[in-house]
Amino acid sequence: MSSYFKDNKAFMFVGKPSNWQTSLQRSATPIMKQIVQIMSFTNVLLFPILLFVVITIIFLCYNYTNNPNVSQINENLILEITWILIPVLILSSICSPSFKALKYQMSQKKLPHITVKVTAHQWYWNYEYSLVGNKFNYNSNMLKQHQRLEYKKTNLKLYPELLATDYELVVPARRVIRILVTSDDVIHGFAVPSFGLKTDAIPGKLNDAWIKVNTPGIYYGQCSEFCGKDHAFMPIAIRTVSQEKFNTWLKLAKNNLDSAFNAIRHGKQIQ
Ligand SMILES: [Cu+2]
Repeated sequence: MSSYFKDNKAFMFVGKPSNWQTSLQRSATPIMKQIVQIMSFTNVLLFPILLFVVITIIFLCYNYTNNPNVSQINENLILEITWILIPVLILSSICSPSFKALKYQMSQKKLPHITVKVTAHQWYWNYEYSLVGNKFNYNSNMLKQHQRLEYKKTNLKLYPELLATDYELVVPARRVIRILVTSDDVIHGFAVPSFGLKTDAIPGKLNDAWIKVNTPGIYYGQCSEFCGKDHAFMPIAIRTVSQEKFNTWLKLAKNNLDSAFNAIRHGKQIQ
């Protein structure tokens, strides 16, 4: 299924879950690519183990019904070394790529292009940009059905129910973005599955993460820490645009958020 949908004559990539999806969402950042690789590698190890355990159980049950006299082995050095060594080898082979990915996730490779501060509230997000000459912040609330016409977000494939917001977090594509996450009230969770991003928003504490998105588009996530009555209704939407569009948006956003979003949504190029 294609993840590109038309918005104002231009095709947009949309990072969102699909119906009956069991696999992970398509990775959009280098961090998520590593996570997907680890998962595939772990599955390669897990399925033979599962098969071995199931076959052994069936074999033992079958054997027991035919021969109820269970063998009484008290000591077997080779057997003991084998069943210690094999799990140790399996676990260390999983451990090494996991730590590598964790280290990569924790360290920013380059100086960030911009830093965005995300503050969670019951039950919406606030995005703050502190760039030279451009210091402003705005709230991002879930898009309600009656607001779809007003915000020109009637396409449900692009702006899915319960995931679309009135104003997205806007970041330039192909740049390292540092994200600082905190909360104003209770603990929330800032999570975007296709970015491999999940950071707790804790009052009085700043957690940091970084993303580098290659494909321009809209990526959806949700609050992932139960935070009260409307926890299910505080989605996260991140709009990734080209550097030029981001500059245009930045210039306008400080004074008029609506015109800033209109400006970056009217493009004829397929990106
Ligand atoms: Cu929350």
